[in-house]
Amino acid sequence: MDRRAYLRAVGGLSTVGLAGCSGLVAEQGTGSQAYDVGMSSSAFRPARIEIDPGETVVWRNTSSHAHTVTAYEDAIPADAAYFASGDSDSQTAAEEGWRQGSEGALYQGDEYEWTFEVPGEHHYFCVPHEQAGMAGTVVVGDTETESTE
Ligand SMILES: [Cu+2]
Repeated sequence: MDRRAYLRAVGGLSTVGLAGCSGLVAEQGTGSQAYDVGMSSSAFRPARIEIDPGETVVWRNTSSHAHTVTAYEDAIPADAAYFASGDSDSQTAAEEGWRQGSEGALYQGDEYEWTFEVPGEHHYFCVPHEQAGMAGTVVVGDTETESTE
């Protein structure tokens, strides 16, 4: 509970603090200014990313369209915390919040970050562009216990 609140606070700060950054082009995986997943007008780039447990993914809206990063509640590991830009508690709340006031919107240059602890595939989408197929997957590897069976 406390940890989740902490992660949310970090995510919120990041979104606010980095909004309005210059158009600096970040190289993936180099230094703290880098982001992991960018966004075009209707896609996450890359749409699939693989990380180790405990690593943080940083999304940056590298387009001029407003997007969200919203987990598919039924397509993340059962014991994983729900994640969404705007910090909604559930997919329903995130979708409702978007409809009522663009809650969770990431505008050009905005960032959202989330630390993934639970191994497995975490599927997410962009609420306003779901119909356009804007979705992605964070694969959290489990290097200690292979989950093949
Ligand atoms: Cu979008």
